[in-house]
Amino acid sequence: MSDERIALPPVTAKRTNMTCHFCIVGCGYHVYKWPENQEGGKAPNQNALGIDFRNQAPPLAVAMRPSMTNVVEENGKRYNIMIVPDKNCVVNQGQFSTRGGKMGEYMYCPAGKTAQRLKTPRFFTGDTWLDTSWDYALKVYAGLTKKILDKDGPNELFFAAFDHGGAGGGFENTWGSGKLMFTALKTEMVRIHNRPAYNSECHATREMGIGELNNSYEDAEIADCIFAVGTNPYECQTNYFLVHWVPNLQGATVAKKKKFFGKEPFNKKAKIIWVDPRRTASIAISEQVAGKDNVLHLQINPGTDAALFNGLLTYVVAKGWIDKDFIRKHTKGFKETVEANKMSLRECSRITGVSIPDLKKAARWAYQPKADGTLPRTFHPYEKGIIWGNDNYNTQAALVNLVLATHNVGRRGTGVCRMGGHQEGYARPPYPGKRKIYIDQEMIHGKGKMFTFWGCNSPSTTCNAQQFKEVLQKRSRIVRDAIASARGASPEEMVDIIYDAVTNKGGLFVTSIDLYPTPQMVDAAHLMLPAAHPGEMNLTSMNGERRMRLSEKFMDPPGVAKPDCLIAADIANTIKAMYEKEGNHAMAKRFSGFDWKTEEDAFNDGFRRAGKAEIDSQGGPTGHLVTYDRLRKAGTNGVQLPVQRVEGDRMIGTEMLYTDGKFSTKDGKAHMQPSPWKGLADSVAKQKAKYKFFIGNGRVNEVWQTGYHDLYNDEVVGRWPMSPIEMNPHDAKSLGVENGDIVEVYNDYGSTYAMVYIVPERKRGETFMQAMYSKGGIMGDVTTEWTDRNKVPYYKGTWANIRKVGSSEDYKRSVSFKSRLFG
Ligand code: MGD
Ligand code: MGD
Ligand code: F3S
Repeated sequence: MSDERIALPPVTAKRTNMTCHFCIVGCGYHVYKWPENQEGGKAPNQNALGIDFRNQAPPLAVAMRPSMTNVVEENGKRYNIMIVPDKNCVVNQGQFSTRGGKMGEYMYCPAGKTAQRLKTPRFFTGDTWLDTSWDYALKVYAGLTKKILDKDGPNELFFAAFDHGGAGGGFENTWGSGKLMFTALKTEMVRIHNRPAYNSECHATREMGIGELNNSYEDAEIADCIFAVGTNPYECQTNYFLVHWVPNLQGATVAKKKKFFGKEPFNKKAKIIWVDPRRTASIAISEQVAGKDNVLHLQINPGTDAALFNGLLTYVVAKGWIDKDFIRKHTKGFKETVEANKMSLRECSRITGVSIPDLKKAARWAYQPKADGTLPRTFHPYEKGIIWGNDNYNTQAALVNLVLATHNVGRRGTGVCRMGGHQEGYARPPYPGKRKIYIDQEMIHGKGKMFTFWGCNSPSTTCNAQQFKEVLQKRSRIVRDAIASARGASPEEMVDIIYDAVTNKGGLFVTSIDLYPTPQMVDAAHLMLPAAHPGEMNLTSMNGERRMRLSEKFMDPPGVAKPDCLIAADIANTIKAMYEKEGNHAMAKRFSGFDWKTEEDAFNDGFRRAGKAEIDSQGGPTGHLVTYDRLRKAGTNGVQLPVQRVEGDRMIGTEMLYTDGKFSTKDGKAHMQPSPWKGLADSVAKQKAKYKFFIGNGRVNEVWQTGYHDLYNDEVVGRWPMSPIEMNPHDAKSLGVENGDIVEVYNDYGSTYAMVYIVPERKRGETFMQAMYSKGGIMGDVTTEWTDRNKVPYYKGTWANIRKVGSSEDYKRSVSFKSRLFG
């Protein structure tokens, strides 16, 4: 299929459902698949889309791009595929994002962009990577695991593992990997893909009794006000913003509001308040669609969100803009919290840098009662600006206190919710540890004998990344040297050689279970195991409004790659056989229960048995009502968890949580928590005192995460040949740099490199660098090792100096440095 011409699917094309693998929003798509030598016709009855292509198709009739197509192979036969957004999916209503619109070209094709996918296990022989069999790979991996388990115990087995939905996750795979790590191996030494311990991103809100995905996307359509904190949804949750927020900002959801609220007065156009140290594309777009009068940007000093919420809480309590009845009946701790968090607007303004009139305006928009005395319906979405912000726990508690006092949860049009990153898909046995362990620091201090990176790339994405990488590579080299000196070793002898290196020489055996041989793992690993992603396997996940769908398998994975849950099963079954062989039945029993043939078996074993004490799952006690068959029938709209009941074949879900005023605590009340402002975290404050520039960081629209697919896509790499660093023109002048120059960013923790991108709207002294992209510099090299009380890092906050190291004529010629702020 060429880039110029898109073949239409014939009416005989097979159609399956797919949820976008990438962000939390989980847009619904259809996959069409048909033999390569066939093609549909232009008449509506001649193509599977049912659209008349003989004349110009009506606007937005169907979204179709060359990037949505591909040619894939199965059983030696070649098929065309087309992955197009579904107009009938309530989430995206036919829209796609620049990331989701590439799913077609990101499916495996030997001659395509994904040609580099891992197809077989690979073992590092000491000087080169060798393709090997599952049998050999498992003998070494399982043999070494067992030896360490027997001689040293489970806590020498380290893991960094995904815990989410979408690609590199899903209920099947979190269950498979979790059952292996927690029930069979019983190791505590596990960190989650995006943070250095096994913990939650939302400890405070959960402890206060409020799960973080508590409303529906529809609530953003009917809110009076959206109070968006540390989130840039146009670039990061694109279709949630475009399909559900923008219509409300334009005043296009009045009919829906009337339906929900009857006679209660409401804002025809929602007002929107943004809390972010920088002006984002989302802010610029909201001004265009809602008008500047309806948009308020609280451009706070980095890391001062808790002070903002406490100042507003004090003010609204004094004004009486709170729900006293709700507070009395449904919450606890109000008085102590208000007392502990007390902060005048003057003090709040001094700390946050927001003017007193703007603080008052925000309070009026979000909390001042309406003409009939009812409180406004204000939705409080938040994401990494505070989750990876200054003291995650304290800041989230401060936000939720404000939300509870003003009763902005459990009413339609409200909610205090994570915007989300990946989709969700959590089903695991409970974590066996009693404390939060900072796994990175343990590894840095020489602990651990095996480290498995499962669907994640921590050397590119963790905090204090430079030290992490340096130690990982140093300890890996010890094992590489030992393997290099082995001659004619059988798998069992290889296990002994590696065991000696990790026990007596300080080495670390590193495994990566991934789609690709990522550059970081090519450098650091000894074993790579090839995984499959959605489309190559059946996979369930839920989006940011708890909407669960099944992405159906429509093609085989490359080579002998496998779904992660079945890789977990292979590892467990190999270890089990080893224990059986030596007659250790107790240990063999610990590794039993993995006799799954398909991913559906893993789903039935985990998600569907949720509610039992040994399973911790987002499916909850009614998880057993969800079956693959029912999900297939529910199509791209799926069902919102938790499922209430089943009517015929239809699962009836839940749109909003806590509408009955009962929260997720033992006494059913929401627990407000004192969360006084405490200033910047120590190590961060030290960097601030010493270095000149704030290095804010986050995502750009076109790149998904480390760019694991995107690195092979000339279009993306052409746009972003390396991570950009946005800076004010005056700062650029003082540094003697211009667009396209390459700079070093450095502080006490490390140094990294980025491409200068001048943005007049950036504040002086405050920059913004793309995070995680593993092309060019790794931003995490300059973040500190600081974490909050639950070991949640402060990725967003670091200070550093910047100096010019060079200039790329190529970047200057080929990269656009136009404003990305839409006007
Ligand atoms: P990804 O690129 O998502 O990054 O950190 P990571 O999770 O480390 O890594 C996914 C890896 O899994 C890729 O190598 C990909 O090839 C592989 N993969 C994809 N699908 C599958 C699959 O189905 N199975 C398997 N086995 N592998 C698969 C991201 C992390 O970064 C995140 S999520 C956040 S929120 C943090 N954000 C952040 C930040 O905002 N600022 C800074 N400075 N650092 C950050 N780090 C964190
Ligand atoms: P970020 O760009 O990481 O994205 O989604 P978001 O959290 O929306 O950070 C959001 C904002 O936090 C930034 O605009 C930054 O300026 C602001 N910020 C920084 N410091 C502070 C502060 O002290 N206070 C406040 N209030 N704000 C601050 C993240 C989400 O995106 C995640 S977690 C994932 S895993 C997905 N990744 C991803 C991707 O890699 N690419 C794209 N295009 N989309 C993605 N969607 C998801
Ligand atoms: Fe995909 Fe929709 Fe997000 S297309 S990347 S789920 S906005």
